[in-house]
Amino acid sequence: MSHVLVLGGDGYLGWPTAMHFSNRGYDVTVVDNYFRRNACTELDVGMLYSVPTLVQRARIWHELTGREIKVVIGDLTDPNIMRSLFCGPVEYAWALDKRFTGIPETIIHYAEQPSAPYSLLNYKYANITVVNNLLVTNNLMFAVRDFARDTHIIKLGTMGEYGTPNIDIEEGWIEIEHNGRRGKFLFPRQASSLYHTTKIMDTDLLWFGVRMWDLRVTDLMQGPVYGIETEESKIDERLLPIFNYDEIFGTILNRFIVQAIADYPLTVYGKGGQTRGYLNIKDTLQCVHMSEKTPAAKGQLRIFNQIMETFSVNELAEKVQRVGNSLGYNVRIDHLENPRREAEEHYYNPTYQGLVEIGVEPHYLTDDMLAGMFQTVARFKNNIRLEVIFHGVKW
Ligand code: USQ
Repeated sequence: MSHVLVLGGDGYLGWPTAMHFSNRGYDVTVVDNYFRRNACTELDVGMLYSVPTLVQRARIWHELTGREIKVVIGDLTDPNIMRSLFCGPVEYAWALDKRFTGIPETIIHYAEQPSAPYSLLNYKYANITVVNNLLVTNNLMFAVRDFARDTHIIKLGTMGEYGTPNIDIEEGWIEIEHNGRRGKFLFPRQASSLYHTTKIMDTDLLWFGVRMWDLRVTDLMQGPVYGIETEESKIDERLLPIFNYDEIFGTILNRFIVQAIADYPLTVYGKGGQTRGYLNIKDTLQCVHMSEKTPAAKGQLRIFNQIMETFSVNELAEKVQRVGNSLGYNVRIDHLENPRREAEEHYYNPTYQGLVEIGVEPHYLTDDMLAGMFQTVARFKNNIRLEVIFHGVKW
């Protein structure tokens, strides 16, 4: 069976992705340096529940399913660690069979600092973000160039690369006519955080690699993800992903559900007209899997907008309030001064057909889905720490 390498395999999306592929018979190796856990400890932001280490989770997964997810603990900004994944020897922190699995057919690249507020805490965290995200991507590009030119790189990008332009957003590319001549270019990008700006730079690095060395790359421009449970995490609570609800690492809908349960007024920033494309964590797994099944061609940078529907912050708050109230909570909404510099009322019309065309079947944000999330999060109500919900990291 095909070998899938998941870079950033400990995170909110990395671990569920690893289980998803493993459950379907792939050979899976995960790599992580525990950046996210360590940053959560350093900043004392709290998580909804504690999560076993990657090695413990791989053991639990094996005990419950008989399947093996090989674990490597290492920092991928070190080119030697990255390159060892392609030509061995690999130092597995856990594996049933410690022999080198061989070159992966697919690499899923999540190994990034993913938070906009983290990247703008101060210059130190800005540097960590720039160094980590660009070095990991560059190390990956050169390792693939040198050892595995046929390997398909699936890189997680972000819708935030486009910002909120006053024109329709295409899936990655745009045809431009200028002074009577036509050309196809990457869609203009103008991010509103430093983190999102590093994602633009990642895209440019890999686009360079595609042009120079005929690499195969799929770039998934993902919107904010929500949800906890996936098919695999239902097997055992210890397999649930890392789940943040704090201001630094929590994404908006996950935060709103926790806030509703903790009787904390929903933190709408500014006017609340900020509109983004959203998707369920289950759809992240589908999107990555469908991309793996239909790889980009040699010399192709294929870009999909990985969102399933769009909402404004106000619309999300109203949904959470309505569903929460119907479940017996008393959900209040607060409009806080926006700590971020972003447009609070804007045009937003992205295209997002490509992933559905290759077979993704969206899960939408229905009232039942929200009620299910309320139920899951409520099990951990006693762990919620109110003081981590809002600090107002400004930029
Ligand atoms: N927001 C609030 N209240 C909150 C938190 C957020 O009003 O308590 C607003 C933000 O100001 C923003 C929107 O909700 O307008 C989304 O914020 P977010 O924190 O959920 O998401 P963001 O910072 O954009 O980043 C997240 C992930 C990132 C991913 C990105 C996709 O952390 O890794 O790349 O979503 S996107 O937003 O499409 O760029």
